[in-house]
Amino acid sequence: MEKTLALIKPRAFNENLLGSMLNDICDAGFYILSIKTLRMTKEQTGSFYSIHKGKPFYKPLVEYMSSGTVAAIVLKKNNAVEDFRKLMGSTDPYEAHKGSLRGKYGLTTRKNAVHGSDSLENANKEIAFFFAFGELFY
Ligand code: IDP
Ligand code: MG
Repeated sequence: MEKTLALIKPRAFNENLLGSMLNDICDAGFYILSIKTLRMTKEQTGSFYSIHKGKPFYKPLVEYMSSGTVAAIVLKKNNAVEDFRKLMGSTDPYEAHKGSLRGKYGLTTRKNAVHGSDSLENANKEIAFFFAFGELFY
């Protein structure tokens, strides 16, 4: 089975949506391999989103993602990366399909409730960013 990384973003975590979102994620056939809550420093969020460096939304995104608690989750499923992107829906919650995580729990493009890895290569990098080998059980 494939693995992907999900992040529940600060506003969604702060509004106590983690439980409902996990419910939807598990109902969609994903298994939770590992989960932790943390606050990321600006340096950590900057490096996590370094691919977007220079884009107009980069700075506010880095500020936002380091402004509160996030939940980092390693998910397992066949075709996990692509299937989780589908479950999340479009980046803009207003464009995301109604049953999707962003459609249900997102507020704005920045505060769109959830991050999901966009490729298998990035999933492996992002999982290693948050989790040590001994924190993942197969
Ligand atoms: P994704 O999360 O759907 O993969 P990306 O283009 O990788 O979308 O952007 C990363 C994150 O940056 C988005 O989830 C969103 O929170 C934020 N973002 C992207 N585009 C914009 C924008 O135009 N305005 C504000 N925030 C944005
Ligand atoms: Mg992305």
